[in-house]
Amino acid sequence: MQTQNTDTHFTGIVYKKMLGHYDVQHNNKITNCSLSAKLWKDFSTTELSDNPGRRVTHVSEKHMDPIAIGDYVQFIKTDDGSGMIMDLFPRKNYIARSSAKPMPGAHTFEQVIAANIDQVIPVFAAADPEPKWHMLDRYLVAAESYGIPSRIVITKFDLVQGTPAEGKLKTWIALYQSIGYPVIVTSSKTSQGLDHLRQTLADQHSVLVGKSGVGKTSLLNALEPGFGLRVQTVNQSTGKGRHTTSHLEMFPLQGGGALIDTPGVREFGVYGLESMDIAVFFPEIAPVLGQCKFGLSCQHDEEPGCAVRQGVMDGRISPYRYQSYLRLKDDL
Ligand SMILES: Nc1nc2c(ncn2[C@@H]2O[C@H](COP(=O)(O)OP(=O)(O)O)[C@@H](O)[C@H]2O)c(=O)[nH]1
Ligand SMILES: [Mg+2]
Ligand SMILES: [Zn+2]
Repeated sequence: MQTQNTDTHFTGIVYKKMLGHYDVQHNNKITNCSLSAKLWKDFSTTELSDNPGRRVTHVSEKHMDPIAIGDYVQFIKTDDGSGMIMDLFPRKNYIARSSAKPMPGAHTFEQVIAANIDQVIPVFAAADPEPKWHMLDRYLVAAESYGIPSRIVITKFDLVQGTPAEGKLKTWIALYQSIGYPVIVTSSKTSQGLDHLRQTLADQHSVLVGKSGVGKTSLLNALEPGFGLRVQTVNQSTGKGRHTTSHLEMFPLQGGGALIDTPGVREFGVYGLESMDIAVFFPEIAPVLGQCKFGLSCQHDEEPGCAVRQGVMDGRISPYRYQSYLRLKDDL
């Protein structure tokens, strides 16, 4: 990220936004900033170009709020100690969700959740609740579509350790590893995997996705005392409102880097993708696309001479992942 500081202009990262105010971090200090009228006008009157990180070209909605968590901005300091954002640096990527049409005839608006993300961390429990692997595939496809790497975290491993469920879980882990997704196995109870997770999060901007109950708060508390509670308090007080994304917050980690927690798939979805695009976002399916008899028009469903189905029969593609593909395609 190219940044510049001068005597009057500073570069910072947006950690929090609320009702038109932005907490911008620069040199480990937070400045509360508003948006210059010019920047606001520029962004509300021009359509932004397509998402640079996303490998689809048809997303072209307008943005309601030009600044997102994780954005690099240039700001000036005002006399009262606050600041004013003058410019937004180009994003390397962003994730967004669609929001309802604000008025009849309007396009669906795209709400940016966060920008400049280094990794997505899907979190699933080894048990209680049972892991939903189709849901994991949804997260993975969404992350792939934005061009952001995923690192999977399994929590509560102590619950299955030494039981028959342990062997089953290891088979799943091996599957995802064979596709190329790193898997970190953790337990907040036994501290298993915490060092590994700490290393993975250090100096990265990570987005955590996973349903409540999987042990996110416990895990973050185990990483840094009190950290999970801080994240949870903010999410509970603001996460249920109509304007969830206007209150999103990024939390700095002691070891460098920062973390954004999102409540679930609604916030981190696959909206905007075309069913024809989906297969590309399965890394183990992508290489055989184009070898189907019907070429790129093959939906990999009932068509004869489908290389994807052949891959499933040969054991090179997991039937479960193939099923995830079919489900996702049907959902779009
Ligand atoms: N056995 C076990 N239980 C855990 C672990 N982590 C969390 N839990 C339990 O799972 C439940 C949900 O945990 P919580 O951290 O609140 O989940 P969150 O909703 O994802 O934030 C609580 O009852 C925790 O005590 C773990 O590593 N092992
Ligand atoms: Mg929680
Ligand atoms: Zn096919």
